[in-house]
Amino acid sequence: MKLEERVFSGMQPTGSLHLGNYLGAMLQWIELQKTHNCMYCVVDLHAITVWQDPAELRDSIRQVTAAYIAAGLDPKKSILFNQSQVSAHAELAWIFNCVARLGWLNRMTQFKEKAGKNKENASVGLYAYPNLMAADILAYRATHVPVGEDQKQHLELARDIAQKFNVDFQKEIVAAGFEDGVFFPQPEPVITGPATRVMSLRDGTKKMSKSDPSDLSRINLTDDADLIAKKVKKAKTDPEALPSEVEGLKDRPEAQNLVGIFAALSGTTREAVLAEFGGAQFSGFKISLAELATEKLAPMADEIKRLKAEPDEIDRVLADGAERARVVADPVMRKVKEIVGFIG
Ligand code: AQP
Repeated sequence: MKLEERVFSGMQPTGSLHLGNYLGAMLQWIELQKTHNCMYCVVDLHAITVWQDPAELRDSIRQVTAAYIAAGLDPKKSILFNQSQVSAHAELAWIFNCVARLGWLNRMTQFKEKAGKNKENASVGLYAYPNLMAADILAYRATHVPVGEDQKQHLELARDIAQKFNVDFQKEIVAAGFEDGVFFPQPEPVITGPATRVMSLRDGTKKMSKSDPSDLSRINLTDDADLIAKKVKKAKTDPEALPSEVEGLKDRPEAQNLVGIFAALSGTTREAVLAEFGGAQFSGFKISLAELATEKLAPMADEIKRLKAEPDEIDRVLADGAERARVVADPVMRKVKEIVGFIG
């Protein structure tokens, strides 16, 4: 089982994907697809760590799959699938529940944010979420994980789990034929681009998120031109004109966010955007931003709608992806079981 470079990443089907998901992660996914073996998962097991209505969940799984394809992920080239169809994720997550330490999970900021004040009432799954994420990646011995900045801490935990597993079972790993004692790789985060953390349109200090109660806080990949224009127009800004240098964006979170979004959507840098718009008022800049966002996103929204109208076709893509994912995960899981000391 030679270790090859492999890319793994996923999104939760907890609603419609938004611009943060697209710029923070998916643009990198599309790039990596050109050079690597890639697996892109719809992480439905993660979604149920908070309550999901079953009918809505089913619809969101198809919606996210449609968005993957509409954004440019090719199901023939990359493996597109949903997590719950491949049992290796849940099996390996249990083993990792027994490798990871409570102290490690206690440090996870996402759990604290999502559980809020009522953490006694949060699901055990929400707490153990990072162990499942480590299993998602390592069930395929994936080496590269393109994500937004908010996932950095979880990725570090996945690296710690891989390392501890390799150390705890060193003797067995060598006996299983891995002479260097390395069974799991240390997965590398790939966090690149001008918009690795896209912020809410209503509050430049908060991450753009599917679960934000205000729909005006995000641009969904399913929004039409009118809605995009409305949301950009209503986006919070400060009263100053745009600066001509990037340093001038300091302490101006909303300006920083909108300039970053413009740069990412147009495939340039923030410097280039400010060279063009420095000194302009937000009202004019917002018109250009709305036009750019519509040009890039509206065709994707149409394509998502078209694909969603054929749920059988989406289900077929997912079933095919799951079958190909199992081919990669099964031999890894057989070795894991042998290493841990299970029979059969
Ligand atoms: N605002 C963001 N900026 C940049 N990247 C982002 N990502 C999410 N939000 C932003 C990246 O998208 C990928 C998938 O995220 P996810 O759907 O699995 O979960 P999340 O990070 O929890 O996203 P949300 O929108 O905040 O969902 P909810 O509200 O349901 O929790 C990841 O690579 C993430 O970094």
